[in-house]
Amino acid sequence: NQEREQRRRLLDVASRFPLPSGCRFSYGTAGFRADGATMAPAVCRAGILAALRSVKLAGAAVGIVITASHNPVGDNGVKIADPDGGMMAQHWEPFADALANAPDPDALLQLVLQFAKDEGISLGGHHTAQVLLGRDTRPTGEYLLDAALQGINAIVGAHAIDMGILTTPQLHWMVRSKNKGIKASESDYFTQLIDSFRHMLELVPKDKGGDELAKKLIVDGANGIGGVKLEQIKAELSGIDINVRNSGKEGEGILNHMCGADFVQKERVTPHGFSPEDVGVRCASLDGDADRLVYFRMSSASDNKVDLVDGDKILSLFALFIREQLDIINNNGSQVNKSMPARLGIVQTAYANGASTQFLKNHGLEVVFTPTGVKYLHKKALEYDIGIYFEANGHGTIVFSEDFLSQLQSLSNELSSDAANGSAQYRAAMRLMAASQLINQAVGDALSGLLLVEAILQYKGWSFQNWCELYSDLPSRQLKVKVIDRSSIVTTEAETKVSQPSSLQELIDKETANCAHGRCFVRPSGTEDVVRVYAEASTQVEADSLARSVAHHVEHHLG
Ligand code: G16
Repeated sequence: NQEREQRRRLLDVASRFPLPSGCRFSYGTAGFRADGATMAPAVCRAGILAALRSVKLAGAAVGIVITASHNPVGDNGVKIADPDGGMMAQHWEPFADALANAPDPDALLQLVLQFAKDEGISLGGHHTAQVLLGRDTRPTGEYLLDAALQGINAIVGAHAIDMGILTTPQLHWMVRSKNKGIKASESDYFTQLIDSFRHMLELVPKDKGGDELAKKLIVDGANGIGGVKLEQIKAELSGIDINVRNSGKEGEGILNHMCGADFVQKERVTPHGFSPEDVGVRCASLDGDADRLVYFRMSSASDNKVDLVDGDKILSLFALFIREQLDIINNNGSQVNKSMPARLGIVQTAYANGASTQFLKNHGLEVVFTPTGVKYLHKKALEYDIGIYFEANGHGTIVFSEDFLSQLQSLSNELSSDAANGSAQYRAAMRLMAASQLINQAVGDALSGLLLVEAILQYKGWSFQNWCELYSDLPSRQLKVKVIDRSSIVTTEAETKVSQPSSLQELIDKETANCAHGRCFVRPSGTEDVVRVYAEASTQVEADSLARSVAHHVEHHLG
């Protein structure tokens, strides 16, 4: 009977959300994404998928966020979080694709039954499944959340919990916390952020910090959910004076339009809502679902250009800080002779500015590359005791292995004796512990990333200028090209080379060879219907011209 009920529910929900003819969804860099009005079938099926994933994983909580992140307000999408809070395991992506595109209820039913059989998932049995749901502020969010709920409820035994309007990283954090048996509400998330930030500031050396101007920060919330959440907690963040612009309040502007991390990083101009009075002040920019963070400063009142600190420089700041704490622990000739060997790994993508990679390597750090997408970077970072990853666009975090954290815990227990308490070694260990509490371990999180940046700047006593001067970015340019079918470009070598059409790579090589220190690659976006072109060269004029010539070849080849 249960089996019959299961079949009935799947047929029923599939007929409620038919796939319009000619419609094709594709699981991209971070899930499904398209015009919000067309997304219901894909989102409903993502609900089915998330519930199946939870059944497969013995009822562990899985997450769904309804968001299209940095995309325009009319778009929407769905991101799926695995029980560890990371992105859904990649080996389920082909099934996700097939399920989203099943042409009719019968095809959908057969697909689910076959997949369940292959994966050893017993449907209609005595299992439980739980899916946590969140959404951002998009107007299609509520309607799509309902589609996801219907998908989840189509799996017998599945239980959906709506966590409300959240940033994407909040929902990932909740999924991870719930599965670890830690309290997982929004107020628990805020408490962790506020407490660990305060703890970080308590560990700032006495001769640093204190400068009132250095505490002033303006945050561009992209008119999304990040600004809303920051407004909620900023009064409780002592030691920092935050002013939120583009906070998402009625009349402040449109989500991601002329504002937000993607806009600032790509266009390198001041977002909407800033004025000449802001020149020289440290500013940060979040994206629509607050999983990206970049910093900037308006350089002059006479134009709208900004000095940009992108994900690469946030990464460099984090890497220097972590390295310094490890060095203090390991090389400090203090009373307690303890060391903590740790493998520290840095993960970047082809978009990382060449100067940042050189800078990190010059500091003796191990740098590895993956294709674009948090799902690849996060996985790679987990291979280290401490893995730091960032995409240039501002997506990133620091992940600490459980093993390392428990060693750190026992080290700080040993060092906390009266004699050693207050030693440099003890304080370094405590800083690493506080950083691991502050920074989101599940996924890149603009709010926790911002607080860690602020704490490190205070720790170092650094101004925005000091941070900017870590290294000079090589001039670069990013362009988008609209083509008929972006999937006709196939890339290899962590997206740095085009394998198909092969003649395109020859043309890119030829153009690049004409440029001093030229570097250029193209790849189909997995979140927008465009091909992205990235070029780097020794001058801005050359970088611009290299990007333009290659964009022209892409247009010519793909129409
Ligand atoms: C998503 C991914 C990021 C990726 C970005 C752009 O970000 O999570 O890892 O860098 O898309 O990807 P693509 O170049 O393939 O369009 P978000 O902030 O849009 O969710």
